[in-house]
Amino acid sequence: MANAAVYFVDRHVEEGRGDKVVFREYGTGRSLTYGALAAQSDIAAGAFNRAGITPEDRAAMLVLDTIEFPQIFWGAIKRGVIPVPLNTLLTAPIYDAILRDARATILFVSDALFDTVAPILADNPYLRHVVVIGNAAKGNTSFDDFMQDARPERAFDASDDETAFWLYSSGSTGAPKGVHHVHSALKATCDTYGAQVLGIRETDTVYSAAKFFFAYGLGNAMSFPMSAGATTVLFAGRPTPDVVVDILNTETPTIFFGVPTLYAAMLAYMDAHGPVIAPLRLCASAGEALPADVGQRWTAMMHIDILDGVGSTEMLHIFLSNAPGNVTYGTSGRPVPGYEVRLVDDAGVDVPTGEVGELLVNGASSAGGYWNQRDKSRATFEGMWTHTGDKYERREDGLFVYCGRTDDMFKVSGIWVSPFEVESAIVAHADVLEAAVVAHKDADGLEKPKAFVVLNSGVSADGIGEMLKTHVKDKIGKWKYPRWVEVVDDLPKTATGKIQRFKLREDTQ
Ligand code: 3SK
Repeated sequence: MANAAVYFVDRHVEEGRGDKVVFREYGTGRSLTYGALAAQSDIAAGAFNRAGITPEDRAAMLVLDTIEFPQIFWGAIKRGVIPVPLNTLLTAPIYDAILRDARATILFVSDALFDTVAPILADNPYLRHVVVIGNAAKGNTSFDDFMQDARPERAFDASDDETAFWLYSSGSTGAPKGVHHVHSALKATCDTYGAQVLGIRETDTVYSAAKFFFAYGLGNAMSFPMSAGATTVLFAGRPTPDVVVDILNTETPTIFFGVPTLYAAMLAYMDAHGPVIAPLRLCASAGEALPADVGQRWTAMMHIDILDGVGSTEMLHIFLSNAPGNVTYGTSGRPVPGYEVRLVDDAGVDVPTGEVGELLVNGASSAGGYWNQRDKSRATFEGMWTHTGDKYERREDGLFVYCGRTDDMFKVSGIWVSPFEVESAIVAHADVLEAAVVAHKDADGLEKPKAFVVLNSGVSADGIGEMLKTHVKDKIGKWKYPRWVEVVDDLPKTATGKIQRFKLREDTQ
């Protein structure tokens, strides 16, 4: 396949799609055709060269979802420079740690984010250029100046196996780790989940509420549509339910990618304001497991299923998923064609059907490892098998049921409790928007479930604790009900929507 940019960008011009819009921005009127992206990414490759940024240098990208993102990303890949998209919601000390860890020599930053990183730039020993997208602040180079008059350069002849880009995994705990992916990895996810689950095609228009910096968003909004010559709608702002409903109604994408929290919030919004009227061909969810009740309510309101799946930054995209026309809510479906999975116990021995084990996955999109983290790499990437840190049970019918993160599960009276199962039961209650469950010790020092709940707007907290205890006992069994229920305004989450239960555990010890 050689350089990934040839397949995803330049090929479309050769195949006659040069005038087709590949990206259009919601709310600004700006767009980019496949032809313009091919030309602009050649110019970006030349601009890197002119700036003295050499192959294997890391180019950090603190860039919102605008049409500059693909120009920088593919321009870097054409030149052999490693683009490193960064989560746009972090804080200065974390950016400082990441920029130093990656030893990035150039940083691209959207003007709206510049003030966040400004305090850490002067002391960084590796950065040679800061390029601001939009209004260049305080003497920095603007993106337009960076590109101005640069001599276009074609994609270099990469090997399939060399590193093309990194993503920093936010994980549900710990400091972000740099995950390095090879040139062939993006196409591997397109040939598997993109083609065989989504069946993505040239006539599709996609909108992903998950942003480019998140592996889920990078596949949804960049590689899948670009593998098929399709179009992506971009929105740089926060995907709140009202805006997302407007994007779906006005931009009429055929495929929508969300996360469970957003689907739940959209349902609450649409209950009050009416449903999306535009026709969607597919809806997908990942980031964390979708509670069955949210999926069922979505299908009832929208007359279309949500394909719930699970992926990881380490595997680049989804490897276990429900399929169109074959959705079982409350499960993550079956392995995506092209991936193998196993469930193992703590000793690494495969567990039988019906028992809970850690999910391992094998597929062509797996990362090369974590940058600068040898022990963690050795523990996660074991030969062909990648550890996911997720606990699953395989049912008799071959469907996989999510039970929680390896470190989130706990036992009550000797029986495993999956926080996710209790949370799903709680959110099935009409008064609840979101819930998180952790282990908490009772007066005897024994662990029992404790729930943190966010109520729907306008719902009173009076008596809610007792109501939810009875509700959970009736739904999933007596020992699993939360002995304590705390009403909170929101839940701690990673930027990609995963609940950080470890923070709630710390607060509750
Ligand atoms: O968390 C997930 O399910 C996921 C899916 C696709 C790509 C990346 C991630 C983390």
